[in-house]
Amino acid sequence: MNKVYTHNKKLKDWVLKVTRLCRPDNIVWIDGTDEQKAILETEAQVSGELIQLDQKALPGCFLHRTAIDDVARTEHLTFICTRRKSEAGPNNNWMSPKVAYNKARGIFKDSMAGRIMYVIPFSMGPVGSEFSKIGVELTDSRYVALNMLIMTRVGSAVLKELDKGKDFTKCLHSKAQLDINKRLILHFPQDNTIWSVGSGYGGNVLLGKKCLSLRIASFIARRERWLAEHMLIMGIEEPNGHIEYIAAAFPSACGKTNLAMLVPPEGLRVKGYRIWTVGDDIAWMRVDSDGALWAVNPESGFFGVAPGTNSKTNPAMVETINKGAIFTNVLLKPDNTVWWEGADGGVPSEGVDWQGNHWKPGMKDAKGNPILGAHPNSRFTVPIKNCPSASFRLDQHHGVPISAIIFGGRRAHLTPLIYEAFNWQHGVFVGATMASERTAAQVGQVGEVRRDPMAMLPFCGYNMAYYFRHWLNMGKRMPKAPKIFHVNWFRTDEHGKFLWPGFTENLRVLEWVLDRCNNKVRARETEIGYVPYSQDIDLTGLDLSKEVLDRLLEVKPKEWIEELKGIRKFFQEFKKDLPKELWEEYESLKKRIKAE
Ligand code: GTP
Ligand code: SPV
Ligand code: MN
Repeated sequence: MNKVYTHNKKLKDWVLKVTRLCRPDNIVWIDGTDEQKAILETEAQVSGELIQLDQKALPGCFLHRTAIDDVARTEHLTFICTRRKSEAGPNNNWMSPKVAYNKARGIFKDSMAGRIMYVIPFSMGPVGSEFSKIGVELTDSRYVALNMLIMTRVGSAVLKELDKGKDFTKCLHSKAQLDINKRLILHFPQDNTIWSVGSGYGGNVLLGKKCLSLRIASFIARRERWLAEHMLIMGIEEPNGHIEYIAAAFPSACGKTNLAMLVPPEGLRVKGYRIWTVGDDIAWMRVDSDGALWAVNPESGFFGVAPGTNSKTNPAMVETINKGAIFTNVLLKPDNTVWWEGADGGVPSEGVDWQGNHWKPGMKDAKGNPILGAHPNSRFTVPIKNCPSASFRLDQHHGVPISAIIFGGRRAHLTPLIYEAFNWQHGVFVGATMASERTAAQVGQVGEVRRDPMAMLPFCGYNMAYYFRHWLNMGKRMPKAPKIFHVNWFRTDEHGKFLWPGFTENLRVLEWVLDRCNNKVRARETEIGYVPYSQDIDLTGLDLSKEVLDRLLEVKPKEWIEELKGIRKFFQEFKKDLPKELWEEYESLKKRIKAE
């Protein structure tokens, strides 16, 4: 064991207790120094956890491969373990804390034998800020330790905060046997504790991310009257030099990372816009003394989707990941660089695929399906500071003031490109009824609508009926509440082709959003909210006809009759717990579209 830096008795006692349970051969405290990081990287190469990539082309970059059945978050093995089932709500898997601890203890027992246990003290949010939260992760994975060094603020400075008597989230992780039948992701919000066992995949094991910053944090945020959300945060510098910040919630793989680091299209660039990336996945937001909503990104890195990332879709990310990145489950090229489906350059003539097998383009599996070089959920971990558009306010304790909140999903039909809620309560209804269509790449019926309120369905650490109540209350606490909008980049024509070009062009829609926030533009009042007049969306430099734009902005009340049925069914799951204000909004919408 290296030097123990802490005087926090609770932490020392807990490390001892876990040591007795998991029986590691040794304990190493992660101090956040470059020297220790270099040692971990070397050891990880020796153990085979990491493959060093070409250091000229990709300095500081490594490749990691997970087990074949450990490539994504396992929602069915993820539990909220509150004392009462009703506290977890119909939106979560629930286990009683007693049963959960007992079940997991059996898997954790002796699981670290022959391994080192790393003690990782980390801060979500700038170290020392009164809005930040501290966690300590105990893990037997070097890959986890190295990723946590990118995704969070790790090291001795955090232990100093703990010495001041601050509380921390106890985060315990063991790979154990990486057995999917002995895998559990358990959250004990009432004990401020997370136990994750049997996985080595990012979202399951980087416990500062979804587990702490969303599931546990959402639970704490309700008590402390703030919001922990699955949202990107970005600043839009206007031609006059003023920066307005927005936060946007889209479900997983629906475009947060892409939007957060958008590069303005040529047609608008002449106006002098510039984007500042604050975060791509998580926003912690609170009402400040000025009555406005202020947001921080608790993370310090991106854990982004690799496939589809290229200089056309996301040029800023291409620049971000050419140093200091850990790639997971992508293809290894013969020149010791990496590739994925939809990457820049041509398809390589051969390589080693994400499963570690020799790969050539055109190879088929037993069922005749093409064998992919990279897993569709292959990802990279990289520091935000690498990003050319990284905000200069990343370490600001108060974060950034939010002018607009944007909800969005993938809907081939129904929702227009953009609409604005009538007011905060209506905006909460818009967020609560958010939905996204399943794509062919997901299990389930194609086109089937899955409700994903505020993009938080897999991440809300308590009963969502209480969560909606909390959102309604937050509006009342804010004299300067942000306006709420809903976007849909995914409306299609009769051939299934996207009507809107998306990506960089989305700035044209954000321009309208900001103009609405600043009362600079009128809008058309429809049954579902305010929609732009087509002449108010600046199409300079974009080859898109007025007819297509009109289709993108069209609201068809008839289609909403069907939608209402789905909303009703969803709301009914929450029984008497659902705030009556949401039923009021439902009834008003029903009246407006004349669905009787
Ligand atoms: P998580 O990291 O899982 O939370 O996902 P995310 O919301 O950050 O999604 P991401 O930005 O990684 O985008 C996922 C996919 O959406 C990519 O494969 C893109 O091709 C696609 N996408 C993103 N933005 C747009 C857009 O404006 N239009 C279209 N058509 N597709 C988009
Ligand atoms: C998501 O699925 O929303 C992610 C990736 O951001 S993971 O961290 O795996 O949850
Ligand atoms: Mn996400």
